[in-house]
Amino acid sequence: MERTFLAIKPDGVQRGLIGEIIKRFEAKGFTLVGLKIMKASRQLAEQHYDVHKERPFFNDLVSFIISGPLVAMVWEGEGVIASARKIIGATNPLNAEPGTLRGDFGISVGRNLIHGSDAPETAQKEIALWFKDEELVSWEPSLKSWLVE
Ligand code: DAT
Ligand code: MG
Repeated sequence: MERTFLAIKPDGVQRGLIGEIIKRFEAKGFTLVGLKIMKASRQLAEQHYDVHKERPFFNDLVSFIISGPLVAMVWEGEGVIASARKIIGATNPLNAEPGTLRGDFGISVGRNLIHGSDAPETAQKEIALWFKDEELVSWEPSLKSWLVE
């Protein structure tokens, strides 16, 4: 079953939006299989955003991600990678549609609340980077037959 890595960034935590954000994915019907609050090390943040290391915003991005606790999560479900990206909304919150998390709660690209893996390969890489195997819990929600045919 498909899995994705999501992280509520330090701005989302500080603004008290953890519950609101988790609620969206839970209500959609996805299954939470990994969850922890933590402060990322600089090394972890740099590895996570490795693809952006040549971009002018890289240092600010890494400093922001390690500036406070974040909530790291793994969610499971059919099509969860692309669907979570839709729920999250466009990278710049000013371009994100209302109804998306960034569209409803953000105004600045450098404070856009949440990260979501963008493809199966990045999801796999990010899950392995942030979670140990034993921190992930495989389980089948009892409601499953009411969510999927
Ligand atoms: P996303 O988080 O939507 O996958 P991304 O992978 O292109 O976006 O960029 C990663 C993060 O870097 C993004 O969430 C916020 C920051 N960022 C992206 N583009 C930026 C820019 N032009 N200026 C400042 N920060 C930026
Ligand atoms: Mg990205």
